[in-house]
Amino acid sequence: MNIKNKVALITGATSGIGKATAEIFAKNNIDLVLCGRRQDRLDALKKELEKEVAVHTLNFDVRNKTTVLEQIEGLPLEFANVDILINNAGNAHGLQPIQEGSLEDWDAMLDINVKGLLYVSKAIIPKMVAKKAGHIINIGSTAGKEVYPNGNVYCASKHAVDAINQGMRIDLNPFNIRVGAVNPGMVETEFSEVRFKGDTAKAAKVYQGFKPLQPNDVADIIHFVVTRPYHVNIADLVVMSTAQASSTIINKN
Ligand code: NDP
Ligand code: 8X3
Repeated sequence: MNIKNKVALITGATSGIGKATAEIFAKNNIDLVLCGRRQDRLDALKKELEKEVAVHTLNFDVRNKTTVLEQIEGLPLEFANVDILINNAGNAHGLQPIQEGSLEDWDAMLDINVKGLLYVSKAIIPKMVAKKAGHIINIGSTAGKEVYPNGNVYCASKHAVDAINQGMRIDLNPFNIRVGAVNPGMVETEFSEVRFKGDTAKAAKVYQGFKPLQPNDVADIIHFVVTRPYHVNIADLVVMSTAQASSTIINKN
């Protein structure tokens, strides 16, 4: 499918999977609305990618529904017609048995991964419905397909993304809108640094002894998904590193 001159809005574009997706989209002439909270990173990425395509940045915390709705509503005309939404912003906070979990961590995961995804979607879906076209890709996880020890609330948040992905696909079916999820296994990003609250040594250990997915691996797949002919909708895709068989079975040296 020719997706040149389409506009993609990517949440969580300042790092990891979202940033790699922005880079591959720019190489393929997709205009970009890049979202995140770290303005210095948004500025640097805009500077780099606007050599190739038109780029606009939005700085919001997906938890703040008023700001999310206002900022997306206020997009300049050139970017207001979002063709592709990549619901990617998200993270894990903590890795503890349920009896030891922190309420703040639980709030963060459910507010960002579930409610934040819904707020951004709410800001964009009505326009897709009106024009009877659009593509939404929800970034889930293998954690949304199974539950692993100490994953409890993060897994719950990604199971919710799985359900929302199905619900969107059903409700938006009459409107010719494509909806699908990409569910990666372990990807080497800032994910574990956030999960372990800046403990970089602990985070690095997660990816030692095997070759995990890299952000580009997932971005490549997202690009493949959006470039299928319009009658083809990749509804639900799971991707893991060859070394990973499930959340807990990893072939480490
Ligand atoms: P990173 O930590 O590298 O990137 C997370 C991105 O989300 C950042 O750009 C961050 O930007 C943004 N973000 C986080 N919190 C908020 C918030 N409250 N408001 C707005 N933006 C926010 O992680 P990944 O690239 O790995 O994660 C991307 C997605 O992929 C997540 O949904 C994650 O759950 C999922 N995933 C990750 C896997 C992995 O192993 N890494 C595997 C499976 C799924 P900023 O801080 O600037 O706001
Ligand atoms: C991120 C992958 O296995 O850490 O969603 O949950 S995992």
